[in-house]
Amino acid sequence: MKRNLIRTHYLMCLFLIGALCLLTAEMQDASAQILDPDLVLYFDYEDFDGNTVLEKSGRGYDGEINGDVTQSNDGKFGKAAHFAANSFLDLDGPNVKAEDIPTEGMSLLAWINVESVSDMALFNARATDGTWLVHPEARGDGNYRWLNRGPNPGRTIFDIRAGENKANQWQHYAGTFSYADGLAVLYINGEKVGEEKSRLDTLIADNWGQGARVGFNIDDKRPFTGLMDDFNLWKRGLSEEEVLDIMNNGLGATLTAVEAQGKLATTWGKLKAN
Ligand SMILES: [Ca+2]
Repeated sequence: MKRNLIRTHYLMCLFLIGALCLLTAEMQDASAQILDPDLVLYFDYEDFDGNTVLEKSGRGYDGEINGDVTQSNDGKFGKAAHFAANSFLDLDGPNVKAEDIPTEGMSLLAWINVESVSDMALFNARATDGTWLVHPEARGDGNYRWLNRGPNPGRTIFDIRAGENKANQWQHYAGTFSYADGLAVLYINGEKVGEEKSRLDTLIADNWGQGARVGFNIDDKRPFTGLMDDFNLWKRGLSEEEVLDIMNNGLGATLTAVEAQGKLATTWGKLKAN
């Protein structure tokens, strides 16, 4: 009898330990739902939480609102963010993990609806050595800009200025760069408006030590003013087909559609390449 009781206790203990392990595994799984291995930042602007805009890549780089960034119902897909001048999302650049910093390629896509034709930074990041490593901009001289740099000094990989900057209407911006292909491309509304071969054999600067922001340069220049939706940043150069898919359907729907076909989101790039 006593022996049976001990055995029952023993089995109960085993059961509880097992249940605890399963629960822990599930919780870890839920906290590490990375949408795509190469997707670093995704702001669909559907969820604001107090002074924070939730970042949806699964990596948890939520944006802290500085100034006046508000949710708008006039989005391209659902809701958007409205940036008043001199306002931005702080992404705490120094604390972005090394493996999430794009070095071998970068793509930056967003729907924008600017309130004037002036110098506006969609996104900005600066390395510890002072390198301005990325400039995705709508510009006051009437075009758009897409640039990446390697570490200082003077390591501009490409600097594309092309397209026609138009205010008060939705425009889709998509800059891509692949180190392996040695090629950068700028698409506006899905049209290839500029293309440049790498000027230098260098990777993009590998840290955001002086900060990373959506909507305002690190030195408080080039304020983005207007609406922005479906902002996504990648650590590889997307293909033209991928750019068009995301532009037309929104990134959320694009990834969901791929998953619905029974494919993992992680195989999306390969799937599209076939
Ligand atoms: Ca949206």
